[in-house]
Amino acid sequence: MNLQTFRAPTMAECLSEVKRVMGTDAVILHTRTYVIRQWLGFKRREMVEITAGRGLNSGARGGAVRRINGSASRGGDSNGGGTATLVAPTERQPTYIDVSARATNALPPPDHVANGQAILSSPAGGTALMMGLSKDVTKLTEMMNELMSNVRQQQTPDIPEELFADYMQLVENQIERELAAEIIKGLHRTLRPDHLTQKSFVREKIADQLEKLLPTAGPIVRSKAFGPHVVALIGPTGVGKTTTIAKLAAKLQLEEKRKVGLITIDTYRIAAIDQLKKYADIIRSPLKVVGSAEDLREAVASMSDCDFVLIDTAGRSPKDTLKLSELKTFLEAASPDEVHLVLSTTVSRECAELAIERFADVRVDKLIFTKLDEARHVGNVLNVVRAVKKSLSYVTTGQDVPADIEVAKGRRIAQMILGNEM
Ligand SMILES: Nc1nc2c(ncn2[C@@H]2O[C@H](COP(=O)(O)OP(=O)(O)OP(=O)(O)O)[C@@H](O)[C@H]2O)c(=O)[nH]1
Ligand SMILES: [Mg+2]
Repeated sequence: MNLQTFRAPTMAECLSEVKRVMGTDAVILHTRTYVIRQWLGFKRREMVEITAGRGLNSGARGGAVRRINGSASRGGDSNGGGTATLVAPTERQPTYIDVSARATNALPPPDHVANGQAILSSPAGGTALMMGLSKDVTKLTEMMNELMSNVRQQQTPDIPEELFADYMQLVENQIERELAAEIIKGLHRTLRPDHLTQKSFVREKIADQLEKLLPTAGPIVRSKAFGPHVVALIGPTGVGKTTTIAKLAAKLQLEEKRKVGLITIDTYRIAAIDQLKKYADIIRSPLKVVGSAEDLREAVASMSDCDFVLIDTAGRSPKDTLKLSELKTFLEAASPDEVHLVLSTTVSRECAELAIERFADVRVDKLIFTKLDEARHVGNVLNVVRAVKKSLSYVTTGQDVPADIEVAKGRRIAQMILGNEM
């Protein structure tokens, strides 16, 4: 191995000399800075000394080659360009700098850079950095909020800022934007400015508004002195008509001690008949299964000793015009006192509206909303009730017969819409 020592006033000059004399394969074994005195000791001058060698294989030394920027790799220069690499000393090995072919211009970082790195990696530096970042994040958040506020003002220019969160809550609960805006603006007009900041007060007032918009019909009541009060339930498939009939029958029979007769015109599925028969047996109500409009008329007439007759119908697709007109013929024959359209809260507003439009041709007096327990948002109930201008009779909140049914109450549904209770 060929060893040589070089001296120069600066590291750059010294390295340049190393490279000139020993070539680009040189490995620096040792560096030091020392002071020389000139002019009888009056003038100080710093000198850099480098001891370099040739013919060394840095990878074979087993030391970890660390780049100046701190990342580690093993072996020789793999950094792909112009950076001097610092080889970390292993036991009893000196620190040395590898001046490789592509590292000729690379020098250790200037003092101020090294100092900056040292400060940043110190605990105090870290804290300062975090504080700076946190200030930046706060500033960014403020900018985002301002931006969002501007966008929201552009999209909904007439929603008062103080009630914007309440407006959004209504929208998120599926209340149509137009209606939500109407409610919020109405509230803003009537509330005193100091009330606007009282969140629970505002929520109560919104519940008041929702309640007013939810017409309810009250429970099924027998109004006539003679003959049964006849009620039919119609609606799309699987919404819960039969289950609701069973709940209503059980309430009337067991709680109100009324005599209830059951009729089903759902002869399409054996299971549908069995389903209602099971409930009829439990509450000891007569059940008739009919297959034609004429049979239905006769079945109703045969139950003249009942206080109530509840008619279950087969689920109909709102798109099946033929089946809907057949249903209409059945209902005309039975001439019920009330026809309730049963809708599931879980369907979209579009589906509910299509159902309402098509079933309106059959006959709809009141609405029952089922599966409130399954719905993520109950706001749709309000949209639909408003769109069809029919009142709500019952809502159902689960599969349990007869427990999971309630007479619809505006206040309770309003609270459900606001997510306050279930
Ligand atoms: N979670 C929940 N499920 C319900 C509710 N009401 C009914 N169901 C369930 O909905 C499913 C369908 O109920 P059915 O009563 O058979 O519905 P249907 O409208 O008579 O169905 P079709 O006669 O086939 O049109 C059953 O699994 C019921 O238990 C309710 O309020 N909540
Ligand atoms: Mg059914």
